[in-house]
Amino acid sequence: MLDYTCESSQRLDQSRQVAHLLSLPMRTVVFIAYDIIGDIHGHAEILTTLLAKLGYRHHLGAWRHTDRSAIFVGDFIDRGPGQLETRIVREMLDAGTARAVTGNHEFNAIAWHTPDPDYNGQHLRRRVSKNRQQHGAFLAETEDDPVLHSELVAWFLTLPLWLELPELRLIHARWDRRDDVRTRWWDAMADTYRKSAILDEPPW
Ligand SMILES: [Mn+2]
Repeated sequence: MLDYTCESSQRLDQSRQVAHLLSLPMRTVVFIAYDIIGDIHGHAEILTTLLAKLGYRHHLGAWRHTDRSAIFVGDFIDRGPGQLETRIVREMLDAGTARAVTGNHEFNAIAWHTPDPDYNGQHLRRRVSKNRQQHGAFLAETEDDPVLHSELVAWFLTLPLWLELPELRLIHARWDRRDDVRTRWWDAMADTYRKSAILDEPPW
């Protein structure tokens, strides 16, 4: 039989968590209480309903739980009616009540916004109708406000591609056992991150 020990990620900071994990006897499984939340896609109301249902309360500027924390697995934007409500997630990250990785929709948003230095007048994600349609809900709320648009893209660039925690690893969509995920994502995305006018280097 395994022993199960519950610890609150809110009560222990990360270094204390690591020290605590190292001090545990072998064969002990520690559950840190996470709520892993999938694609939001602009459905801010559904997100706040879910957080409330899970016992989170909006308090001191962010949604928080007394002894749990949330992990968002990307795809915050496109499709739904509340695109700017990515601030719900941002507030939680800033308050330390959640963590997050990026999704392909954030990646597309970065590429849509970033001029392609190799093709004058083009962007890294071509502004063809299919791509515009996919990004339409987000553009409708941001395109007329270039400062806001740039600011949101700058935030997308800060999101990591994956998280490696003591208990689990997370990435949007999938891990591919045939590839080293770091290599695969790097190859696919690093050029876009590098060509971005906002950051000189990818954020990981
Ligand atoms: Mn999605």
